[in-house]
Amino acid sequence: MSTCDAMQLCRFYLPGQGARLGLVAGGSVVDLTASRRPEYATLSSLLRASVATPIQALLQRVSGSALPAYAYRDLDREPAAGIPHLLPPVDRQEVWAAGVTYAWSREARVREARTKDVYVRVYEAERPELFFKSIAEKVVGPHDWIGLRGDSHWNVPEPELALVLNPALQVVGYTIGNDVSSRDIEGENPLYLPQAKIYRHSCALGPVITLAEPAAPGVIPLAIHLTVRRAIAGQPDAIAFQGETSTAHMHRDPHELAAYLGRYNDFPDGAVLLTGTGIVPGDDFTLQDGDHVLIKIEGIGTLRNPVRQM
Ligand code: DO4
Ligand code: MG
Repeated sequence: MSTCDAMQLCRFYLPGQGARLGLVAGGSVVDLTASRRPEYATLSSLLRASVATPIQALLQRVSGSALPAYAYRDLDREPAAGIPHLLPPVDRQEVWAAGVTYAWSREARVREARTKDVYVRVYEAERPELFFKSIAEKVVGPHDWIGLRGDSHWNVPEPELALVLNPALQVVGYTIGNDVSSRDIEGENPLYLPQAKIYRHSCALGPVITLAEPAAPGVIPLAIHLTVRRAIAGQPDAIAFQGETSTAHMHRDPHELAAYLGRYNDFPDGAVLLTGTGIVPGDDFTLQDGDHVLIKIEGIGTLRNPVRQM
């Protein structure tokens, strides 16, 4: 992945017109859906077309100057029915996640869990841990809220590089994912993993998809930063937690994770695969109502979401 001049896509909403597919270029978003070419109508149609032709080549066929364009900064706002805004970068794709792909995640889970050895074993095993995270309709996008379960008292963000896969399970792009999780529920019993991971507003993605170079063999190391902002002692925007890692510390090859996802499973509209967290806040940290979570990944952007207690 080249981080400097890679092309970026987004999904956005226009009142009266609904969901659109956009090409992000120099602070503007070109409305690809307005081209009326079937392959640019939706993210799904573009991912399907990319099995035969790389997305970069497909996009060269569209003349951006003939299409309506919008300022990115005007779309980069809290979602509301009457105003244009960014949407999560999925329309029909299932979202899956890999787990225990960084040593830091393995150690945190060994500390929190009653059943400890499953995490050590899966870290070392050839077969990765993959779990279902969300259908597309339940994913939240930039500036939308992420939720804290009322039956959990230990909730964390999990900042993760997310692979955007076409139906052939090729990595065609990257976005930012937040695999919001309840550590106490997972720690009590690994069979509770779906309840710790899958609930209302527990999966955030965005803000854009950075396209992967078609011929690139792997993901170049990308820095991942997590910041949680909170009102503390009269300071509205204090830093409650800050941490960083790099995808260089990932113990798995992202392309191998994608290949495992595709084993005996079909994704006719493509899929998104979160690659696991390498940042786990200390065991005394839990998210709180009103926090703001910011996840920055080099070459992609920053995913911002406020936190709401449910
Ligand atoms: O094993 C449980 C989930 C692990 C996970 O979500 C992660 O490592 O990111
Ligand atoms: Mg995770």
